[in-house]
Amino acid sequence: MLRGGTSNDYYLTANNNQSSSQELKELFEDVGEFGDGYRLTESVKRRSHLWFGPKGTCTQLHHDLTNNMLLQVYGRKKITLIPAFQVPNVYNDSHVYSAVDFPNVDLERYPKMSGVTPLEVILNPGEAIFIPIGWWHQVESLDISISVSFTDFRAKNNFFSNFPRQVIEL
Ligand SMILES: O=C(O)CCC(=O)C(=O)O
Repeated sequence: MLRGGTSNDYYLTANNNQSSSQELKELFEDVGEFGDGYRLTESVKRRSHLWFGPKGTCTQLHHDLTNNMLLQVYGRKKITLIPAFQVPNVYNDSHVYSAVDFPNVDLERYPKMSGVTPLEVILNPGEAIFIPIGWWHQVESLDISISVSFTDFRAKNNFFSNFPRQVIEL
């Protein structure tokens, strides 16, 4: 990680959580509570997600199927957010992803993208951002970066069970 320079070729993401849970167990012993009763206390150490990558990782424009809290531990990330109510303009393509190569938008191909108003946030170490369900976001690391995210809020947060898994062509 230290020698590789800017790259989007390797990135330990939350998607590896299941397969690496044993290896990450010790690290997650360090994860503490967030706020007062914000999370389900019993799952803090099991349901935290680790993101570790070099400067230059890019998680493409997508939306999540849960509300999500992203906490920055080390390095900075640039988060670009597009409000949920602008979904008709973002060209949802495969699953939760946009077809658009953001931010290098080809407006001839994706003209409705001119109707979105992206918000840019720099997340510094020690800061957290709440990403509400349905809000589109793209995340780029500006430095070697370590983040932790969680979705086990002490509130309803299952918006994936009823999410359509098949695109029906009309
Ligand atoms: O930090 C990242 O690279 C992506 C985070 C993200 O998009 C998410 O947690 O949904």
